[in-house]
Amino acid sequence: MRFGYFDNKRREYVIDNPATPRSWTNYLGSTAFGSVITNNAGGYTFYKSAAQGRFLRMPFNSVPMDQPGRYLYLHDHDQKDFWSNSWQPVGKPLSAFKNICRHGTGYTTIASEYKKISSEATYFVPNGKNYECWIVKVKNEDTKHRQLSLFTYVEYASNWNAQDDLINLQYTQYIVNVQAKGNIIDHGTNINLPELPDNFEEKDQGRHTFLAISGALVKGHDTDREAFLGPYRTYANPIVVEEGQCRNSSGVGDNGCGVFQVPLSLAPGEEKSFLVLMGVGAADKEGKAAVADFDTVEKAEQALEEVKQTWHSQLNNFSVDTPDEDFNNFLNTWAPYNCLITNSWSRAASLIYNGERDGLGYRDSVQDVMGTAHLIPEATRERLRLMLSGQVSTGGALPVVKPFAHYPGKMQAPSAEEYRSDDCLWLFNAVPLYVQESGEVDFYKEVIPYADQGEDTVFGHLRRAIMFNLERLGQHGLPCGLLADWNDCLELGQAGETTFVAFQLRHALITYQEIAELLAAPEEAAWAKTELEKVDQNIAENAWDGEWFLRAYRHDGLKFGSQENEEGKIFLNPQVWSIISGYADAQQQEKVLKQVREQLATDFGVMVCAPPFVKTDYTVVRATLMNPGMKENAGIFNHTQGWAIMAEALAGNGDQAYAYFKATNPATYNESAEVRECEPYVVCQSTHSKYSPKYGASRLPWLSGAATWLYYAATQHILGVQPVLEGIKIDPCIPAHWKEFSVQRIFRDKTLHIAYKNPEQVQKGVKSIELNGTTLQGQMIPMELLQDTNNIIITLG
Ligand code: IFM
Repeated sequence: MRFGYFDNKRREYVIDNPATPRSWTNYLGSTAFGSVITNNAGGYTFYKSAAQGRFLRMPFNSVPMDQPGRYLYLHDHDQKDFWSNSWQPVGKPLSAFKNICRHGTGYTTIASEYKKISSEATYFVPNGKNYECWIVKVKNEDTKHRQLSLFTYVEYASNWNAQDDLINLQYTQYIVNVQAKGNIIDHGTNINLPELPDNFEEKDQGRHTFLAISGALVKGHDTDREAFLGPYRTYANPIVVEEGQCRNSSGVGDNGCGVFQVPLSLAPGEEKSFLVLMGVGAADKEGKAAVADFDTVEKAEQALEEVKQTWHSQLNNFSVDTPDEDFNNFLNTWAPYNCLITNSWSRAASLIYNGERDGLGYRDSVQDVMGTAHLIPEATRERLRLMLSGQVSTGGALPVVKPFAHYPGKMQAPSAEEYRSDDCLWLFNAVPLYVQESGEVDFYKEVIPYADQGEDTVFGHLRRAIMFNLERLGQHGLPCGLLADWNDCLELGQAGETTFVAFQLRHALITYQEIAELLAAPEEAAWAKTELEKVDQNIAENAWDGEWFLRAYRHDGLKFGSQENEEGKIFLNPQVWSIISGYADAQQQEKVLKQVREQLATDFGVMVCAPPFVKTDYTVVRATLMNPGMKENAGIFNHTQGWAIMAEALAGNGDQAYAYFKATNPATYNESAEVRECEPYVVCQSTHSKYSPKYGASRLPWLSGAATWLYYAATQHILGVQPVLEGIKIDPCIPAHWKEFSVQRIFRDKTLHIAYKNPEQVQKGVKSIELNGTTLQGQMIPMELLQDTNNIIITLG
């Protein structure tokens, strides 16, 4: 069953049935001011941090789902009826209530039609502003005059600290003070305390937000939630909306809300429009300034166009046209958009992530930049600088970097027990990718402080990352897993060892050697080569289990991912990383990929391990705590799907790489959305595998490394457009039935139009490359031959 469709021209996903299996969300704003909005106008808004800057309340995981939000209620004074512009919260029967939600890039439009009144709200955050703008339109489609009132509704957090707001009620129920001042509501918390602009994390300080109406008269207000809703009522039937009359209440203590009543007297065919502006700052100051900025709807519409332009110009840096429409819309809009949003909010702002893990999780956020380097190069460089300054002088990393409270050189280094083994090894994927994209070799020479003490060049940071692991090898000479090694559930003990990180370390050493050669540092290159030989020797002696690679050794020698194990016999990561890191020879590649296909692949993607842990004690592997088939316990952990695609592509198996891509592409499930349940336009962290009764259901949409790796695997390994320092390397690995396809890409300010021809229907192999009419040798398009605009023809064969 489908609930919507892709409008590729407008880069929108259109939900024409609002009764979606779960709420389907979108994001507004920037890292300075962000919003989560659902197809039923649910969600919340925050300043800088969803945890410390949350000013709209969201009780997570409650019923009805995703309430409250940014509601617009309509009351018909003659018919004594009321509804909401979004289907929920009033929830009129869908036989009489038509509703469409258009989730676009940085904006969401929700429109409805009920009893010959059409209404529409477009929500967005104007570029550079710390407030939301809602463009509201109401039209009388009737032949009679209609007397309506429209009511806004937002519910305020009593304290910007999300947790305090929801649980510290003996305090926070006394500190909110919400007052209407003409057409602007001032939502104050702790208003008698000073504001502390330099101490964002201090929750006990004076703070204000505003909600303003621009372009319409206001007839009344309510700022006290209980006065607006009435006792024993819900958002579905607030007393004020039912009666059609505000009570002009003041939200002093208890729960504040932002309600304005806007009377609308509409002649037949008449439409009225106005704006709601809601954001950070006091009514008298920032509120008034916002109204002055947007004193007409036209100005807001212009600002909305600018938001679209900003997003679209970023997304335009890479586009494809293949025979697979789902592949195209994923790569042209939704994957890069997903990557940009994930890069912004890491794992700290959604309807699942409530900000409890506030800030940028180290390993996740380092990987996230791989999806953004070609879209927002400058911001990517900034993010890399920030993350490198989150590395500590031991070479390990802070677990989380908080951009709003990060003081390089002064942060406390983690204790020995707190380090994860893989954190800084992801820098070997992210940093070179940025340098290859930008061509800025000097980035390696830039000096960046460590989080705790001292500083080094980026090259020096990379060396310390390697040293960190080399100094922590276990009894088999493989890297110790420490607190965790990407898989947060393996309980290896400090001295337990991980083959996955061994492959990562191998990749790091190869990459370091290449950078050392580039920077003319032969001693460093030789050092890396020698260390690589030792690592390879230890892998050869200790990581192979006979038919596939082991996953790990616990501190006492117990194996994970071995034929000896009844549960968790085989894990995906070491198999695919043995290929990604270049370790596995052709025979091993064939063997491990076969095992992955036979033991781990499902219709919905590849499981992270199998069989699930049921009997194994949770002190051995915490995955046992999860139901079989979910998350790290033999679930389809989508973060890893890109790696499986890459491994198949590197081995030359285009059909299989594509099959894995299709199995995990969200759009594949548009017509069976009742199975996947989550948004068909974005990735999810995990999908229930065949070991779960909810096989195929995906969970935790949007914020996942799945977006980055899937996008990376598709662009660099299926389409094979690989930026390298010298130019672009072309190395596609595609499904054999693709006869023709094309890519357009901006690379270092040059435009590339790449047309692929595959007359022999091969999966891999570049027969010839023609650049602007000249035939090139090999698979490289050198930088110096590129003009501003380039026509490139690739013939496969
Ligand atoms: O790799 C981790 C990630 O950092 C947080 N979520 C779970 C993943 C796998 O355990």
